[in-house]
Amino acid sequence: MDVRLIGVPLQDGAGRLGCEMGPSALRVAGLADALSSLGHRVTDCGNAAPRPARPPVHPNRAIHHLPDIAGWVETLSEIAFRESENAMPVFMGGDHALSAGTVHGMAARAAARGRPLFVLWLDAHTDFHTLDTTESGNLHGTPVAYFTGQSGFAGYFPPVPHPLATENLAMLGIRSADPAERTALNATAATIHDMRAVDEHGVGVLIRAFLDRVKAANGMLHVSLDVDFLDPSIAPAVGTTVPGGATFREAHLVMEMLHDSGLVSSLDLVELNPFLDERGKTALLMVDLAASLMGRTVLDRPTRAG
Ligand code: B3U
Ligand code: MN
Ligand code: MN
Repeated sequence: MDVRLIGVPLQDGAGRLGCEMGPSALRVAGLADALSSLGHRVTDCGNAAPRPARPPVHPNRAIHHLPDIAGWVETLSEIAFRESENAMPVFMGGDHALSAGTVHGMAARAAARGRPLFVLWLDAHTDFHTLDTTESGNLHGTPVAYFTGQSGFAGYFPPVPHPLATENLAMLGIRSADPAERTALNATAATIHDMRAVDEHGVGVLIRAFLDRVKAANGMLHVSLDVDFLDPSIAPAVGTTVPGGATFREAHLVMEMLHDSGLVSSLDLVELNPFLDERGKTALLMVDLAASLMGRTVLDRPTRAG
């Protein structure tokens, strides 16, 4: 497969500095080599740069860096659309605000192909705030509301001609949602698997059911992996750690099942803050997970149960 690595040195959507170094850390941790050793043709396209945008000042005074993020959304949407024509784009974040742009662009790609887009959101958080409801003002808490076409973004972010249908959205690993996000999400058709569901059913059952739906609809699948999906003990390099996250094996199993499905068309690796890492262990784990998603197996032959 042709894989395009796109660096997104964006940190303005987060509450603390450091995600800007994420693309560098993923490069140093060997992402390109890990994927090319699996037989993929990997091109590192370098780092993207935002286009200047001048949205009006928003009445919610908590919001910061709105013009910067609006500029990134436009640029990243274009890049996602362009690089997904004949290849699989992998976005090396950068904070999660970048997914407002990448999903926007992949939705345009799916529409151009006449196929539905599905999104798998691997995260401790739901990131379903609108510009009106965010209290932290950190725009990495808003991308899902934006790309599903919730109201309140018009005039500030680019228009959303192809909003993601919420029935095509699945979240996994959730263990933190603010009251406004909870209320808004409960009114949608999104599938939300919190950590309780993971404990009770196991990730395998949950992911298989979702992938079956994507396959039946001939869908394209965008995967957005936030470092804080993982338990902080194995992935400390993130500004918003939440205890009780996915284990090493749970995360790899998700990636392996995604690979086996053959459905993944684009990937975000987000929220890596190398300033908070311990000798690169989180960056290396993210690279390992990407390799599992791109086909690394232990024995180079299918594992058979029973
Ligand atoms: N919901 C909170 C916390 C948060 C969301 N995403 C992250 N943190 N990484 C907020 O600030 O919107
Ligand atoms: Mn997130
Ligand atoms: Mn998160």
